[in-house]
Order: sequence, then structure tokens, then C-alpha cells
Amino acid sequence: MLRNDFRHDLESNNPQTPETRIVMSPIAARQDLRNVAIIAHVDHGKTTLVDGLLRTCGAFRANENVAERVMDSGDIERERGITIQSKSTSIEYQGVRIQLVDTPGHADFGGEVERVLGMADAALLLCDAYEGVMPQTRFVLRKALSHGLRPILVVNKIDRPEERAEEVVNEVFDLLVELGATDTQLEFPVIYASAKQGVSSLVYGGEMKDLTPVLDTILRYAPTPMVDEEGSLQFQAVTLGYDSFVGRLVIGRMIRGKMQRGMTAIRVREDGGSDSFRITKLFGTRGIHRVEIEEARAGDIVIVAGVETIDVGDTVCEPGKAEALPRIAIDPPTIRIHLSVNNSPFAGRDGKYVTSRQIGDRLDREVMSNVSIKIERTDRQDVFAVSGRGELQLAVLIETMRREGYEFAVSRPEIIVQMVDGKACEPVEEVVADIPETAAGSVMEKLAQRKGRMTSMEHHGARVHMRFMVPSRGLFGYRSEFLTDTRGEGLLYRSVEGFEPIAGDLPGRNVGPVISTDQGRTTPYSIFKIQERATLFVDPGVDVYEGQIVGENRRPGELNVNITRAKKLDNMRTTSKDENVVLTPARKVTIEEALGWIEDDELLEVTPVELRLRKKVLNQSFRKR
Ligand SMILES: Nc1nc2c(ncn2[C@@H]2O[C@H](COP(=O)(O)OP(=O)(O)OP(=O)(O)O)[C@@H](O)[C@H]2O)c(=O)[nH]1
Ligand SMILES: [Mg+2]
Repeated sequence: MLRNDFRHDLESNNPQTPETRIVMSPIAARQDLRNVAIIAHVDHGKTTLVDGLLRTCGAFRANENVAERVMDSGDIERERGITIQSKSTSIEYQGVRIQLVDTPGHADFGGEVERVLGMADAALLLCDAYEGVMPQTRFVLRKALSHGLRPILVVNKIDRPEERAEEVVNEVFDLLVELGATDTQLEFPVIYASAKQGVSSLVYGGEMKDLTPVLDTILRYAPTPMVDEEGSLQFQAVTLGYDSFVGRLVIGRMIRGKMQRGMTAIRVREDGGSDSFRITKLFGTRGIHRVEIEEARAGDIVIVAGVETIDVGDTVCEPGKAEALPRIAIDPPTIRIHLSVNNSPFAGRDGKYVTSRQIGDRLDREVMSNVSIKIERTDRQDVFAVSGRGELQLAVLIETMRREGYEFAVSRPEIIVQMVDGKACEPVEEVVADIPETAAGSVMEKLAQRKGRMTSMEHHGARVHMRFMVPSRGLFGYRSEFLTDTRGEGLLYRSVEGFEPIAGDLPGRNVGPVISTDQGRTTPYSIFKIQERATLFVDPGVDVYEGQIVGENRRPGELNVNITRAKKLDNMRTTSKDENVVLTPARKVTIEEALGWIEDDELLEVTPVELRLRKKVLNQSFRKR
């Protein structure tokens, strides 16, 4: 489909219609403010663009040493190079404050995007100039449209030699049509940018200057917040934070009225009841800094301190004027793990918090700030069911908890079945694989075995771009196989699309566990013997226990081994041949890999120091095959 003529038509895009100006309504436009959410598929450059915009607006002092992707401030975010939590910042441009909300692009954190969209009036949609529309582009755009946000398209990474920006603009247009965008939403402005180089242009192939074209477009096209500043206070809690000086923080948008530091307010709970509290401090963001403010007005995105218990979605009001806003709707979880008290022989060696009480309290705290995670008690006091939107989201929770000193065991993820029209349905995902042509055969075959069906295939030079619909269940543990099959050159993206009738049985794991038969310390001698047959997860000199999984056998079925055997002294020979024993370094399994690898009768043991795989039943003779 051909897109309409997108003129950067300044006048006709003023979001204020004449009617709203004439009517004697308390609703007025805040010309000094714009609230913009930045959304895109993973890695399309959102956080880098925020860096560039901050720099353009002089948010950093000349001598200030700022890290790249400064908004990715969490440890795990920096290590992995991805945004996990959405964060807001603000810049001043031509007398207008633009409040920017950076969001995560990874599908597992879609819930995070969904809840912050309510704070914005427009969405800056980034799209990689080569990759184009990807699964998460569709997901976040659909959410933005359902919030009635007006999209502004930034075709980013225009510096890539293989860019195909014009096609990408058409892809976005088609996607908008498919998603049922309104005419106004279809008339989206387009900016061609390289966030990394800090340059952009309104014209494809035009002169690339700084990022002011992005800022100018925001001022022209992002609607000014239309708010009632005189009405009674309504503020909705969207994100929770914590500060060691001021305690719990609540981040959200002022929907109506004003809020002053020191005032008494109430929070309206989900059950309709309310608790009162005093607003001890109020903050706004100026650049990357948090600054204290005395008053917040409708339209502002602010941080409130003083309320110790609040849930995401609660409304803050004036006492006696409780008026709750609709709760924030989040897509339901799709996968579940069971988190239990560690009962391995090494339990308690490393962890500070190991009891079911401590684990339960920590999980309860997570739910308060992370609405896309659900916790359920099970019939066993020491086991908790934790559900979320994907393995990465759960892996990040597991990693965060172990860094805080927790120790526990995790079961294999299972999908969450939903009844749709009386039929049992399972989550299915849109999968996009961008791979070298030579790997196409094996990827298609593997995904077909996993009940995937191909929906499209395009050739881009020597690479193939394929789309599939695959049950989430079939994708557990697939990523590492995919990387092997594409020799590390493939890109794989997934995003939950919905629920479909259960697709039937899937093949099991085609490798088997290598299991230690003894407790003790691993020896080079025994590792040398076993490594001919299997890939090991442990190095020499490491403590292992009976029933611990120490490696991967190339064939299914258990391989029980003694990995702690010391070489007998009587046949000890110190020939040079012996001393030159070459040991393959152990394969270090990550949390996500482990979640995709373990079977129902196995567990991942997590401590602040170690990740161990184990059988649930440790004693070999008690384990049935
Ligand atoms: N070539 C090129 N690379 C870019 C550009 N913008 C960002 N990148 C790179 O793309 C990668 C991802 O950038 P991020 O800014 O973290 O992307 P993001 O959209 O915030 O990613 P998530 O938050 O994880 O969804 C980084 O390696 C950036 O350096 C660009 O304009 N050109
Ligand atoms: Mg980011």
C-alpha cells in the first residue's frame, strides 16, 4: 500500500481544536509542556536517542562525565545493554519542558511499556532503518494506539549502509492501517536520524544536522496536555521506586489539580478503601537529575515521597475527595515457574536470605512495584508460583534476588493455559528470524518440529528474514540451538501475540543430563575421562553433590558418573603425557539457558555465588527413569 502524502504541515496539526478553546471548560492546554513516550522494538536506539536529546538541550554540564545510554542506570541494564525499567527525564527546548519516558523494547518487559503509556500524549516510535517493523514494534504501537497516542516516526540508524528507510516508512504505514489507526494517527511525521551520531533530517537523503528536527517535530505534533488544573487532585501511581534517604517513591502523572509539598493526601486502593499520608517531598526531573519542587500541576510527571504503602494503579487524591482512576490494565502472564526454598546439600552456604518467609516477603515486595509479575501461594508453604511474560523477565528477577543475597531453587517454566470459548489455549508468539541464507533450512525444520508455522519469508541480500507463529512452549530453550544453527549470526526476536488452542505434544530435550553419583570435589582426572563423552558444566576443584547435574550428554537419558574420583596412587605416573592433560573449560550455563534446559524432574539451584543444576530426587536409586 502506498502511504499518503506526509507533509510537515505545521498549522493543520495543532492538536487544539477551536471548540476546546471557546467552551467554558476548566480544561486548558499546558503550552509549556509535552509528554512523550519513546517506544520501539529492542535495540532500535531509544536510550541512545534520549542521550542525544539530553545533550542537544544542554542537560549535561560541559565537564560532566556521562556514561553512554545514561538512562540505563541499573546494574543488570548496563551489563546486558538493555532497558528493563522505563524511566522518565525532562528537557527544556524553546521554553517548553518535554518530559520523555524511555521504555524497554524487549518483549518480556512489555507490561512496563503498557503502564507508562498512560503518562504520555504522544509516542516517538523508533524503527531501525534496516530491520524495519519487528514483533515488538507491532506490540508497542498497538498499545500506543489503544491509548489514543499520536505516533511520530523516527527512522533510526540511517547511518547503516544497508538502510532501507523508505521501505521502512511504508511498513510502518501498513502496520498502522492494519492496527486500525485513525486518520490523524495515519498522518504521522517522519524524521530520519542517527541517534548514535546525534544527527537527523526531515527529508530522506537530506542534509543531516543535529537532533533539533526531532525536538521541533515534538513541539509541533505532540499534543499539549489538556488538563484541569483547578479541579481536585488526581495523581496515578505508575512506577514505584526507593531512595535510601526519603524512602518509598511513587512516580506518576498528575491527571488533575495540584499537589503541594507538605499537604495531606489519600491513596485510593484497588478495593476502594483509602489511607491518608503526608507528602513529605515532591520531585521533578531536570535532565538526568532529580530536583525537589514545591508544587506539581496537572500534566506534570512527578515523583512523590511520603507514602509507604501504595500499589501501582492507585490514585492519590485530596482527603474526602476520593475519585479513583481506572486501574492500569496489563496483559496477562504467559509463563510460570515455581520458586522454592533451597534444599540441596549445600543449602545456606552462600545465601543471606534462605527461608520461605524471607523469599515470600521479597516476592510480595516485587509485586508491589512490578505489575506484570504475579505471585501465588501453593499448597506447599515453601513453594511459590511466580508468573510473568517470558524467560528473560523471570531471569532478571532471579538475578536481582541472588544479588540481594537470596538463595532458592527454580523449576522448569511452564506455560499458563487460558480457557478461550471453552477451549484450552496456550500463548503463541510471533517469531522473527533474520539469518544467513545457509541456515534457513535448519531453522525452518526446528521450528516446524516445535509446532511453528511460517507466515512470511523475504530475502535481503544473502540473508533471509522469516516470520513464524510458534507456541511459547516450543520456544523454551530454543535460543541456544538457534545460535548454534546460525553460527552466532542469526537474530531472533519473539513477542507474545495471544492465545491459541493447544498445539499437541512437543518433542522433549534431545540431550541428557550428566549426573554426579557422589558428593565431593571434582578432579581433573575424572573430568578428563568424562569430557570425551559429554560437555561439562563444572571445572576441576569444585564442590558437587550426589544428584547434581554436572554436564550435558549428547544423547537423551541420564549418564551417572563419579566426577570426584582421584587418580589411584598406585598407578600414578608422572609421564609428560599425563601432565599435559588438556581440559576443556566448563560451559557456564546462564539463568535463561538453565530455564530452557531443565526438565520437570530437575531444578536450578540459585545462590548469590553459584548456579547449579540438579535432579529433584538426588539419590540415583530413588529416581525412576
Ligand atoms: N549504527 C547505529 N547504531 C545505533 C544507533 N542508535 C543506537 N545504536 C546502537 O544500537 C544499540 C542499542 O541501542 P539502545 O539505545 O540501547 O537501544 P534501545 O532501543 O534503548 O534498546 P532497549 O532499551 O533494550 O530496547 C547500541 O549498541 C547503540 O549504540 C544509530 O543511530 N546508528
Ligand atoms: Mg533502551
